[in-house]
Amino acid sequence: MFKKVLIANRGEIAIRIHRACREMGIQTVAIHSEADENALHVKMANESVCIGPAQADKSYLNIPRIMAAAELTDAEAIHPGYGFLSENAKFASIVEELGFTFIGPEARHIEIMGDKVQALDYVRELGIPTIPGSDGEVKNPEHAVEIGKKIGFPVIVKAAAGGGGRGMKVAHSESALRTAFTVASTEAKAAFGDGRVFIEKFLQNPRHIEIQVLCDKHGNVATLGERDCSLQRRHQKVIEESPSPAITQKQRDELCEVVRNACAKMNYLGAGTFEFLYEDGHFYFIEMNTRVQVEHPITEMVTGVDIVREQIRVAAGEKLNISKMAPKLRGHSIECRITAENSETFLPSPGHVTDYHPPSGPGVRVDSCLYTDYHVSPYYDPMIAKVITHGATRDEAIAKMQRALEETVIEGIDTTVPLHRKLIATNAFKTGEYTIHTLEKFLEEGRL
Ligand code: MV4
Repeated sequence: MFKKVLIANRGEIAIRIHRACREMGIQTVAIHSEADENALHVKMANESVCIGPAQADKSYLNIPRIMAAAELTDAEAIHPGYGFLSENAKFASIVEELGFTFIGPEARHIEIMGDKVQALDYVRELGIPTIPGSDGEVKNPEHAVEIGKKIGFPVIVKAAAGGGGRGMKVAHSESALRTAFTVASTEAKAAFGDGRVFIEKFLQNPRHIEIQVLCDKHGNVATLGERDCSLQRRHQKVIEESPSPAITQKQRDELCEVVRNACAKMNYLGAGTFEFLYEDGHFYFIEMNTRVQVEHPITEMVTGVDIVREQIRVAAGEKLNISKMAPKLRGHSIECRITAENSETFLPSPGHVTDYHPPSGPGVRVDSCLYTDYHVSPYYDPMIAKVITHGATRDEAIAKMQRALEETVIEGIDTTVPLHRKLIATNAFKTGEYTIHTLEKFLEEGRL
């Protein structure tokens, strides 16, 4: 096992990774920007290195500085967390080429999944169901229209280099599709330096359901059930839960089986997430994330598997525990992502946290970088805390979340705690009858 790991991230996920390391007897190295001098992830780590100014491209995205910090501190492995360099194939290769271990999959898998056209081709070949569409790049408006006629409208034009909702255009007719093709391709070229686009049938009212996997170097694959992440605003997840209230055990088993076979065939390593859209009883792959995700704790709560610990173990060449390959899900877990934004306008609210009282008690977990007097920086992602509950049943997990959010005190800045209190109390959430459009519809109608 590694003696020392460098954590190439900040905020709650850096703390989460530090905790896993400490429990495994591993020394930690924090990196930080000038803005994060007093951050909790820095104070907690065994060592820390300031690697540059606040702007992420000068610090948390600065590969030479991060590698220098790893050399300087004699770290053996680097955990990238999520965001920043976590899905940068170049970074993963550099880490390995310089003789360190990248705690994540091989660079080739990061690269394939970063190109949505390649990713779809690749997983389709592995037996994973995808949405009917162009099956590859669409070169010109005529080709686009031909596909549109074949699969029927509405269709969606997506950028190969996009993902997470960036660079998508919906078209309801042939003429709209010609325009959508040209606009999407031009915008993709400008935004990503890659104008390639592809087309899928547009699913009108799906849910977002994703499967968590963990794989080792010995051919073992664990599927850790699903998370329902349908409650989103502008492609930012707001509440996630596991298991999904919308699928049956049979559907779960079948989907996990398909994913497990695909992972084994591709020789995947580490933690990964297969994202699907679910509509009318069918699952369709949309993207794969080759990192640990923000919402990983709800899976940890229902499976009892420490995902970050397993990421580190498999990176070091250890085997997954056979009894945890397809754990029975125990109870129900919900996560509310609290951001430093106004609960009604969503305007960012950086600044000084004058008072912080996190919820706790039975079935409540908080992953957060907050403390009283913490300064929320305008330079980084506004997520400041994740409130996670676990109950024997979904109703119990909801009751615990309602109680936990009542207890939560974050003063001095605006947060989305009030939004969460209202959202969790809606009939849509209580019944589990929601789709990817529910939250935005509620906000438009002024119901939250
Ligand atoms: C779709 C779709 C409907 N039909 N693809 C958005 C994020 C990106 N990962 C894929 N996305 C979508 N792809 C087809 N063929 C609707 C979305 C989508 C969405 C997906 C998941 C969660 C929230 C969403 C919000 C709007 C659109």
